[in-house]
Amino acid sequence: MLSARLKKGFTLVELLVVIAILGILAAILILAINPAESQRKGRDATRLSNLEAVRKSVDLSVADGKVLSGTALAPFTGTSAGTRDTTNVANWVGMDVSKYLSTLPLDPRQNATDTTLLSDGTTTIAAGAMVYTFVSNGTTYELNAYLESSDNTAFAGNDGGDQALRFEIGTEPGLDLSSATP
Ligand SMILES: [Ca+2]
Ligand SMILES: [Ca+2]
Repeated sequence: MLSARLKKGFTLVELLVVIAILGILAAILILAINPAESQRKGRDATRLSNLEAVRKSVDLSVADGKVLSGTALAPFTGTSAGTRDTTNVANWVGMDVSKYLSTLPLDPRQNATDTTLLSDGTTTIAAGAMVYTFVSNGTTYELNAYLESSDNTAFAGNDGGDQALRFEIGTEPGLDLSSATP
């Protein structure tokens, strides 16, 4: 009986069932991996690491006696990485931090040509407006970045700052020097 069945091979119905099961497994796998969400998470991780590096370079430079800019700087919106030369050309923190950071980082989507959906799933940022920002009053400062992954809504909302959709760090108490809404 068994050998007869093996000789016969699979029936069409059995093959269709196997194909259907494989299809369902593939769909579950694609949903689980979610490449777009993985990319958003990756870019957010870059943003957090970039801002931490900038914060460190600013703090160390201040400790060295460099002076914080007392004005709100327009974010660098060029297409290349900002420099940190002493003339502050294209330097979006407005002070020389070159001893600790060779190149000021830019947001991973600063040069994107389409809009960016933020972590709340509804707010969008126009092309060219996904930029890191730095604001200082000459004594304290605040660094901001938008976040994209829905996993980071609570993170951006509970960083001690006044903007729910921005990741805010710095030395400003309340982190309310920069209050620009998306
Ligand atoms: Ca925030
Ligand atoms: Ca703020």
